[in-house]
Amino acid sequence: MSIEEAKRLAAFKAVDTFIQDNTIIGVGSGSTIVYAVERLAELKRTKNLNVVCVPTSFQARQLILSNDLKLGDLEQYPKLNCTIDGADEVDKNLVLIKGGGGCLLQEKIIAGYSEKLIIVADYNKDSQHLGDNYKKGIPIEVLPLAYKPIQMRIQEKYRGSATLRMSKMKAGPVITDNGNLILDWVFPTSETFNWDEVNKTIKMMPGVIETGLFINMAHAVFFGTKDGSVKEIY
Ligand code: DER
Repeated sequence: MSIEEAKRLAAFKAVDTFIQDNTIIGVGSGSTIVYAVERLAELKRTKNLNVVCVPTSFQARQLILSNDLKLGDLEQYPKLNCTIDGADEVDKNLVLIKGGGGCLLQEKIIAGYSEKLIIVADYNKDSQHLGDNYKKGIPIEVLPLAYKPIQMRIQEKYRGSATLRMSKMKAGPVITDNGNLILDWVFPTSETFNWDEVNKTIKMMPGVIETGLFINMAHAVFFGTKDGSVKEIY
């Protein structure tokens, strides 16, 4: 089973399980969510499915519009039925690393105002511990003026390296949809972290906007597996 087919299976299964007529859906960001939106569009065409989609990024907004799905926002729909989104890694306690695509802030906000957060991912995201498979670190969205002291404080307190995320197709750092910068903190996997404590401590650092640690937020995770099945964890 290819990675892309695994993503597609997980996304289709999640949509078929949780989405029905008049659902207000948060639409995540990244590559796996593309398949979920593909399924929503297919169900709209074939079964006249009527849903409202609230984006978590510029990319998600483009996906919704290009698939002719109804676009909504938090002002119109402050309570969503569910958000479907990807993840960079999922540990055995359903703690997530998100933000590999740089969209963690709006993703966490939209997920936070949804009754359920449904994660869709391929088998490479399925880990016992954070860092087992995803080596790019925990994304942290920061105000540009404060990135250096935040970087230093994280490294002093927790070791590892908090690196400013640089653009590949533009000179300089990645600028998020919200005008901020991202530090990717590669933490020492030799240590055991209390992720809830770490998350709270980092979020208290002046200038930190949000972290890519999603703790106690996932209602369900759908993993597309190597053998072509879908592993569901609740
Ligand atoms: O940036 C993000 O949070 C994305 O949702 C990411 O976590 C998953 O992206 P992928 O579906 O392309 O692996």
